[in-house]
Amino acid sequence: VLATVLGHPRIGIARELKKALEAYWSGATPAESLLATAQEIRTRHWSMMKQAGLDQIPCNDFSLYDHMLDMAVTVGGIPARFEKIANPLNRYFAMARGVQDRGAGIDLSPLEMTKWFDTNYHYIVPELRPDQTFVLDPTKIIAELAEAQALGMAPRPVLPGPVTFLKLSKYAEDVEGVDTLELLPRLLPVYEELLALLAGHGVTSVQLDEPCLCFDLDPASTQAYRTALTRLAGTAKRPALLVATYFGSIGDNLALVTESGCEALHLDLVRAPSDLDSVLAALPAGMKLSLGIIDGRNIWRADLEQAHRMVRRAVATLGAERVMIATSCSLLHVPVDLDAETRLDAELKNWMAFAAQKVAEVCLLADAAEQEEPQGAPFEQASAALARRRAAAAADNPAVRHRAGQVTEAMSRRSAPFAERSAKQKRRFDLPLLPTTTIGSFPQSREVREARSRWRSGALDSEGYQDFMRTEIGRCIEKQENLGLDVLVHGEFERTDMVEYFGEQLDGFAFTQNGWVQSYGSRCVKPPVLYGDVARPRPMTVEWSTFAQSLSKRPVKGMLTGPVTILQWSFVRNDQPRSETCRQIALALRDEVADLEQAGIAMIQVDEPAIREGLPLRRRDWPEYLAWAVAAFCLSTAGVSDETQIHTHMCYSEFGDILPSIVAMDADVLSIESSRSRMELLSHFRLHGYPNDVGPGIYDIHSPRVPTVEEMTTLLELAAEVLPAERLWVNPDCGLKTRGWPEIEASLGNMVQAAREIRRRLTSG
Ligand code: THG
Ligand code: ZN
Repeated sequence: VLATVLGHPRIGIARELKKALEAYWSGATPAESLLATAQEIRTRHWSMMKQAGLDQIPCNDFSLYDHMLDMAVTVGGIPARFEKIANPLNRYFAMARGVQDRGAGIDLSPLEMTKWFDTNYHYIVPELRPDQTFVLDPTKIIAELAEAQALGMAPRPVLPGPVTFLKLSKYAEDVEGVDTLELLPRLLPVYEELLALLAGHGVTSVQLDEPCLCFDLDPASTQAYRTALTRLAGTAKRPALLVATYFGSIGDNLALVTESGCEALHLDLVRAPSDLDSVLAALPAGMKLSLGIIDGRNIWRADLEQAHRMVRRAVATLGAERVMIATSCSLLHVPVDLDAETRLDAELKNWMAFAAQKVAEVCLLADAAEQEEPQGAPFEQASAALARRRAAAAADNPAVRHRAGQVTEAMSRRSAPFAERSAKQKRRFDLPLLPTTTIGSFPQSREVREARSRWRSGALDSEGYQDFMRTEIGRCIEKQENLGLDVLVHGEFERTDMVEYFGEQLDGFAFTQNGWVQSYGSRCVKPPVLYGDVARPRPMTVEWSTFAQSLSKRPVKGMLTGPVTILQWSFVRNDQPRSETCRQIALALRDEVADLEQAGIAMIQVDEPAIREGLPLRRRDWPEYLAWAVAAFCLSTAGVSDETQIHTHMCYSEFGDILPSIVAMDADVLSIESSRSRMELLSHFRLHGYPNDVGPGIYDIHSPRVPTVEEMTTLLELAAEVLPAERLWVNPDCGLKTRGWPEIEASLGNMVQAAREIRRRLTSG
């Protein structure tokens, strides 16, 4: 039985990679320093994995920015606009981040970025053309391989497989093309060449990551898999191929791998435990099976006894030499090492495992694979920790359990239909046609960050902190009034990360010191650990919101993060269904909504940017997820009176799939990101309509560009063709936290002017 992992975090225990990247980008350090840091990180991780006892260690799972971007470069998928950048490192980062040099007249837009399956990680979307040619550039892979070999390792290179690579790529905006899978015949020779090259360098095994095998595949994708895997398996001189699936069930796509001639298959047995028996029954003689039994998506210690039983089933059927033990997916999605946490409650810490601890769990299971009953202190400690965790959960918060059990369907329904509410709200607010607003956050200046961290460290007392924040809120309200916005926000200066902010104020959440997980490039998040029953001991946002409202006659929106997003962006308990945990969060938020309403806040926005991202990979699992996710949102918002206006906001396009569920959320006003796929969003609205108020974002906040009044009037007119003007709002695409004040004031000024212009046209025509 071989022990392995599908990949390791790359950011480093102290976010060394982040710091080295940002120092290099700012010009403070030369490329050599960045590359040296990257090498140190790899060496440390390889040594750690080897010392822990892994039999196969991955390589090429490291990346300076993103693994899909790496693969695009490896196969020569470099869009023409970057070709003139001669230095490969600069070209690589230009593709990831764009280049802007107004003086030199250079403006290269970066490749698009989007969510990696249902995770909070963003990958770079390769940008291809229908006439794309591929040329192998193995520089990175060979260099990392040589590095590991020099350390005495025989690592297994990890590559995004050819079908997943193409399915997650897109064609450039300016070209006609139907499906990137058409490029498969041109791409496969490059993979074959790479496999042969790796074999020549002594590589005996390669991991092809094909998580798209966990989707429901259309016939073209099925055929692409059949062609690709068979063809690669037929390469004359090549390493053994491990086809890795994760984030879902391989289900009916199993035969695509078993009939391909590839040597090994990896299953995500955390997400799809029932795949084990069906696959054991169908695996062809000689094929190896990698059991993904240690959860790569969460931070809990494994149930080693249960995992051992699965290992035994596999060993009994296949024999020990055909079984591998692994993490369910790459460890990219968990923090590096629990040992670095010094402030966690000892009991809670004993329930947890980060990457280093998960590597140890894999090794332990492999070592025990031949034993009928697992023995030894580590197994006993794991069982004891699990037993204590179960006992603690059972006694946690009976009041919360009881209340969650009493939730009725009616609690998730507003007391009147939208038309009635809308009429009452129109009378209450007396807003102009096409009301203008923003999504919620305004720039977090260095002073704001400093004030927050000085308060946290005790250097600034609570009174000083309150004064500082009130001054910031006051300035923000004044700016919005001067810009002429109709509906204001307080600016969210008190929040670091929104999920962290709410987690910190709720019972049932804990926080790590170093639990960073890569979000994209050098950017990280520190997901809270939701370990217990969720309750709200006291109001969380009421003081800030009422203070802001006291400064203006115009409505100021209360700002909350929705239950699904808090769930999705935290590490949540795995001892009860996610739906149950989500319902507890929703009840806590429902109380906050009620308190805001009670305090006179008349518009309350509950954001759900992550609702689309939580969608399971398999369609048959969608209805169940969507039902509880929508119910949780509604439970948090539906308790208000007809006159209170509920807003929500969503980011990341691709809403076509779930539009009926968005309608079912029944928010009075929906603001939605649309700059990157405006036509798509509007055509969905054209086809299916949208019954409530909606504000399709009319400028892209991901860029510092200031949109002109004309651009925005054009977009508003387009929107007004599809949706009735009486139900349209005017807002940017997303929050303004990452932008600077000068560009924001210019952009919002233009936005208000555009709204006024369209109002004039509509009322005079
Ligand atoms: N919060 C959480 N997840 C998210 C977002 C969020 N996922 C999607 C999207 N927003 C990701 N966007 C970002 C943007 C900026 C940063 C992280 C994710 C960021 N992080 C700081 C960094 O890496 O320097 C660290 C945070 C800090 O200093 O507090 O800038 O909004 N949960
Ligand atoms: Zn957004």
